[in-house]
Amino acid sequence: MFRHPPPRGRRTVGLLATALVTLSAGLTAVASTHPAHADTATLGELAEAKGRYFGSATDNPELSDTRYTRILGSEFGQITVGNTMKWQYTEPSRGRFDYTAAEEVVDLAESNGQSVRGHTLVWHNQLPSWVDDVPAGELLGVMRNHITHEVDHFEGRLIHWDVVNEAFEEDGSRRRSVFQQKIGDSYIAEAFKAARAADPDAKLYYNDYNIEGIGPKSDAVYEMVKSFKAQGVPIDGVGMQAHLIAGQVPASLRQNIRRFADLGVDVALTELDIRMTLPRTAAKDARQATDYGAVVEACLAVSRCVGITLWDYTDKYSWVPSVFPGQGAALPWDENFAKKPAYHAIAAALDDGSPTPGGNCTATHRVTSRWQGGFTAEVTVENDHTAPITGWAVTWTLSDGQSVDHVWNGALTADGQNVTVRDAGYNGTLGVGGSTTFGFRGQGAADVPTDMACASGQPSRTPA
Ligand code: 9MR
Repeated sequence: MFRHPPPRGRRTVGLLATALVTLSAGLTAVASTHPAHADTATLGELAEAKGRYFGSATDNPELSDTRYTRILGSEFGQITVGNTMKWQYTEPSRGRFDYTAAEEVVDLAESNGQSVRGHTLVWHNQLPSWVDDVPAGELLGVMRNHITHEVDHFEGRLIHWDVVNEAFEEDGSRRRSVFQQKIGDSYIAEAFKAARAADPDAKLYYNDYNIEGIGPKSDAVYEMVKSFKAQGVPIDGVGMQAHLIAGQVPASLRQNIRRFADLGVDVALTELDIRMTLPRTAAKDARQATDYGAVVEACLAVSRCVGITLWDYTDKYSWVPSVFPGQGAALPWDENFAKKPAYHAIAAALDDGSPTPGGNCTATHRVTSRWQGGFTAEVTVENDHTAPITGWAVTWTLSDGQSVDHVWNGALTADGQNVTVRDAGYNGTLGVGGSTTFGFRGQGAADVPTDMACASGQPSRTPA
């Protein structure tokens, strides 16, 4: 059986910074019924009906588990090779290439009629140590040769390549990888050019974590993509890994996907999992299910969000517990292959997920103050449509124990836990790119809504 050598010591430190978990118990109830269609169709089929793929990463050691491969082969439309396309495996010593393990996964996916994402060509991690010793003057040639050889080898068999992975720090600066240090800023553009030359048809992605919400890191990636598009560097997509934490899905996810799409690139959620502090409880499962549904809806809301991949599908093979001790249960199937509420939330969102009929605006939520038992928040409403809008309505679901008792610069209606705030008249017209804010005071925990949606016009009922 194929086994991995132990990972090298330089594991991604930044990822650990996201380990802080603020789980809120007993939050939004998960719908106990889900559409009939979602009961019978697979996640892959439901996504395909929406013009997207829904996939899973997998890894060679798991392929001898027949319970595992049965679901892997039937439920998903797309597969990502979780480890064995990385440099460590494919060019373990200089100029010696080995695709045996990667091909085992690609062959299996093809036999199941699944598309495959290639992951990943240039990454500071899982890099064989010989690369560190390449003289600075030779590294660009070595990098190009690695890319050319691997992309050429798989030409015609992969839909996407993660060409460069995790090249930015949390503050938006460039990670000081061996490529950055010895080649300089240009190495990313050079990597994309080499990949395009080797396979003109595979879509070429930049892939990273903690770029799901708007912030310094995603801003830096955004600026890079913008400059690549301006300079004709061949980039086709941005992969948001989406290693998320239950209760902490970035409120700006949809807006962020949309701003990348507006640059003229596709977006894929490439490594989705939503972890929690163990042990699992019904309340944490419910929170996680809501979050999975919201992530799927955010992708479906933007036509250039082309697909979603789980970073493996069962807790049995999740990477999370070994890297974040005390956390886990991050995937929609448990370690015994039972479907969790998250599975049904994904299916329901894929089945009917059209979160913002009318759409045309985004709502971004920010907690502005909090105290024992209450909080205030500000919501920014932005016209991201190509024409002015007249009137808007923002909807979201309150968590258990939450209520809204006062709104300013907006008009509130509430139906149980479903809240709608419409414009106040004087702030209803927004030019292209224009924005306004409303504020509210809430009772209960200052949980950030994960399903906040905005629709333009004056819908007579909630838009979501
Ligand atoms: O799932 C992968 C795990 O088996 C490896 O030990 C680890 C080594 O860093 O890489 C994991 O996958 C990572 C992916 O390639 C890039 N984004 C973060 C993923 C989780 O660490």
